[in-house]
Amino acid sequence: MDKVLIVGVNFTTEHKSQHFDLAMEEMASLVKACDMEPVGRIEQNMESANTATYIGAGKVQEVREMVRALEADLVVFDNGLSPIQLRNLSRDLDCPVMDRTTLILEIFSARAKTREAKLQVEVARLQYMLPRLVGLHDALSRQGGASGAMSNKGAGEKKLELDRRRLEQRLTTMRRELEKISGERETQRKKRAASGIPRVALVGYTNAGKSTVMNAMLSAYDGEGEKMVYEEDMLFATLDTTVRRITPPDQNDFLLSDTVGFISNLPHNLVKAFRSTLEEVREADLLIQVIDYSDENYTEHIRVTEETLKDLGAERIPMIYAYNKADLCGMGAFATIQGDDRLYLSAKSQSGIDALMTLISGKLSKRYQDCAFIIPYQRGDVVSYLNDNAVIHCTEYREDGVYMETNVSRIDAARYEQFLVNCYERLPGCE
Ligand SMILES: Nc1nc2c(ncn2[C@@H]2O[C@H](COP(=O)(O)OP(=O)(O)OP(=O)(O)O)[C@@H](O)[C@H]2O)c(=O)[nH]1
Ligand SMILES: [Mg+2]
Repeated sequence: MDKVLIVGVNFTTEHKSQHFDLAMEEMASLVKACDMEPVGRIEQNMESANTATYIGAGKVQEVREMVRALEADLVVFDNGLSPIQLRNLSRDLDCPVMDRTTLILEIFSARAKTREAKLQVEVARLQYMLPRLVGLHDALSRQGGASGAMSNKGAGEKKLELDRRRLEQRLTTMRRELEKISGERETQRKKRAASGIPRVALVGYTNAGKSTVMNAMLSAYDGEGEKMVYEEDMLFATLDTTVRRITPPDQNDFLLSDTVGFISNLPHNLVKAFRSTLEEVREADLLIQVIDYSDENYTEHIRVTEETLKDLGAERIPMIYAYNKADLCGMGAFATIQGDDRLYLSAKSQSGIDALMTLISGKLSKRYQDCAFIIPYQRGDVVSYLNDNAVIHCTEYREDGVYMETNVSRIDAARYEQFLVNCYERLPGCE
């Protein structure tokens, strides 16, 4: 396993902030998530970054010595490095260098499973790598022992130019394929939107427990034997969006989606690349923000989540705050609800899932209304649609058609307006 030395810069003139320590711990988690071993960390306090080496010449020397002492295979910086800084650092440290963004991109690239996720990550990676090719090229040629041709500067530059062109071509091809896939996804999404079934999306910081909440909901309210999703104690376990239909008893069905987690300073290219996957979030009727309440940095996580949602244009969607992992916080009576949008739960032990459902149906009920229809016998399709998509209070077979008292979405009520006999008012009830 590769050994990694982490370098962090604290940009304050005052005392070291607590936030900085937590950020360094997060860096160690990222390194582990990338299947590498953090063996040491080194910190630098400064007011502004050095343009040539980010940390300044004196500190570079110190890092170089530490690399030797710890026999580190890689140095990771807690921030984005410019192409020049990257090149200078890998040369001066005589060791491969990565920045936080590249590390996150590496994790995403190792985890991506579907064709779409793979393409999205690859596009983001290439976009980030292209301007940094020079530094990378230097580092690689030294690492692998430069071959005769590559140690010749002219040939090296030519190769670099070729590499760059080849990567640009690959980018174009991948972008085209992505557009095609996004188009198909769009068609599916339109279908779902037209069905009028409300959509609820799980959002939140990575590792908060979104997938665990999804699975707990599925095992409690799964009407159709839907498949579970992957949950794991590591950053970015989920990269692909999964949509599942939840079928609670005596309530309207809704679609629940589980999606990629957020992290502070999520590379901008990555957010952009994942836009189409995150469309599920943008178009949701309700968001459930899952928060790891046992993490001492949880308020910062909420801030980052809300900032990312704003970036995505999803800040106005109603939200439920689900403070998860309450079992780790010594809270005896978790599963408590506060107001109509906040609860403490433990998804892992399935405790509080019914309370979460109460909040969800409370929020979604505003989109529904009680309506009575009389549907002509030749429109069996409408009867079966309502049976599948509405809560049916009662059904009667009358002379002029099937009389149904229902609780339906406003979209469906409008769609079958011609069969409506009573809406908003008190319904008479069947015989
Ligand atoms: N103790 C405890 N652990 C939990 C709880 N909910 C989830 N976990 C654990 O937290 C870890 C992360 O859970 P996931 O559901 O994969 O988290 P996620 O938000 O989907 O994470 P990413 O997909 O990586 O962004 C797993 O090891 C879960 O078992 C809980 O209520 N209590
Ligand atoms: Mg997940």
